Amino acid sequence: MSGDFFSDVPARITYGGPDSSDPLAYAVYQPDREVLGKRMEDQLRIAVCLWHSFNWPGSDVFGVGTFDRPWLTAGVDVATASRAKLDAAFEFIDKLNVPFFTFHDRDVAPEGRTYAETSANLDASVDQIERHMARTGARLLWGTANLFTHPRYAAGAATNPDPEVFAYAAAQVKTMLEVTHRLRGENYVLWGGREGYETLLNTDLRQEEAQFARFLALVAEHKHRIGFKGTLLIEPKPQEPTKHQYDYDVAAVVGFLQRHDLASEYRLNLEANHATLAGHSFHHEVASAIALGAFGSIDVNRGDYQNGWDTDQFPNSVDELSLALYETLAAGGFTTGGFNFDAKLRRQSLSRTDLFHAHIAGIDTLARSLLVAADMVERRTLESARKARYAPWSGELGAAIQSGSVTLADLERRVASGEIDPRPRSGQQELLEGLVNRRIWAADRTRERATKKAE
Ligand code: XLS
Ligand code: CA
Ligand code: CA
Repeated sequence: MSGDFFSDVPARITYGGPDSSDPLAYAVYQPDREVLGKRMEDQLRIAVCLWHSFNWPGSDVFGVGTFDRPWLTAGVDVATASRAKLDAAFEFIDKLNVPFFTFHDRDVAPEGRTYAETSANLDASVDQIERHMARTGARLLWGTANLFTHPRYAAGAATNPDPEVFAYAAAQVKTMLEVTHRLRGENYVLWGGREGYETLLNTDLRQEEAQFARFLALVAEHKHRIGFKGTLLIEPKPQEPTKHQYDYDVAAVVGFLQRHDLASEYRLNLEANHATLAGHSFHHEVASAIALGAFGSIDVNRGDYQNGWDTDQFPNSVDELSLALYETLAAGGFTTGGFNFDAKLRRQSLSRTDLFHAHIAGIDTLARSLLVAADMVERRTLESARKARYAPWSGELGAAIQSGSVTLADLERRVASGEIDPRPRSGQQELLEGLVNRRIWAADRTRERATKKAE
């Protein structure tokens, strides 16, 4: 079965350049091209997710699956289905030529009739994953546990009113953290799933917050007990499936972590579509996580401007991603994180090859955004303007205020005496927007020059 699911696709997607007419080639992504002192592959650290791409049939709330995913057909036995799914997934990752993948426990092994059967299903799949990793060189960016599909989690996992559900979720996360450790995963992700509420009428907010904090403390404790050196990541999302999710956005999660003395144990996995659902730009969420010292990894995708749910479309905007990448690069880039394609095909994208088209276009968008961002970092396009804007804070007054050596009364005296009389300065927003656009447009010329040189 290995290696024959995507038979219309060549063994390896390679760089074809901006003028290539081959849709199964990269126009921009060149893994070995050096960008700010690192290979492009090492800057972007791209991952394929196994849920949307291999474990989702193309169903929606009105209709059943439309995709050609034989392992999801009713009646196929568990072992055969898991094997076929993993063979196809690793064929895909290998052909796409990206370094990482991500998965939930339930993406690779279904829930059995008993906990023991579920664990056996997972063990068998993890053995296969290990063999595929050895064969292809693919690495695990992060693992995670699905604490939202099974009916037991309808009222939440860690925040469930029933401590037995908390215990079940704890068992599941312990197992998956150990699996992630065994597969040398670089991070472990906790997305809140159903940690939130449908109605406040039956919800004790204080109690649920305490439960959630206890759960996260137990996970951190276990990480150290087993010697897992990867990063623990929390993934903010404001709503869906619940009306309100506790991990609403970067600011809410960092506040929660600080309240419970967990800030040194967790960083954040930011998803573009979750940022927009929260009413923020993705740029805002990335910049906030960096400013608060909590940046970890990224789930790259996009929402739809005309509707308000989590459409998880493939990213296609260089304008938007360049700014998020700029913040990331200016802060030193990823450490254990990367760009995980938490993105799904549209329901009508039926052909097996559509999965390649979607990823190739998304990866080229990221690669192009990386080049723009690197250019802006090198030219200090935004940095010089920001520095100049805050420069007065290094003067006598700014330093005195920040060090706490002046009181409100001192400040009032200086204002009243006429010594302080602020003159507003331009924020230069349009100038800066124009400068960013110039770098985006110039990336075409930079790319052309690089291509010409290579010829
Ligand atoms: C759902 C989340 C989920 C997490 C992993 O909206 O994006 O897929 O990334 O559980
Ligand atoms: Ca996600
Ligand atoms: Ca999403």
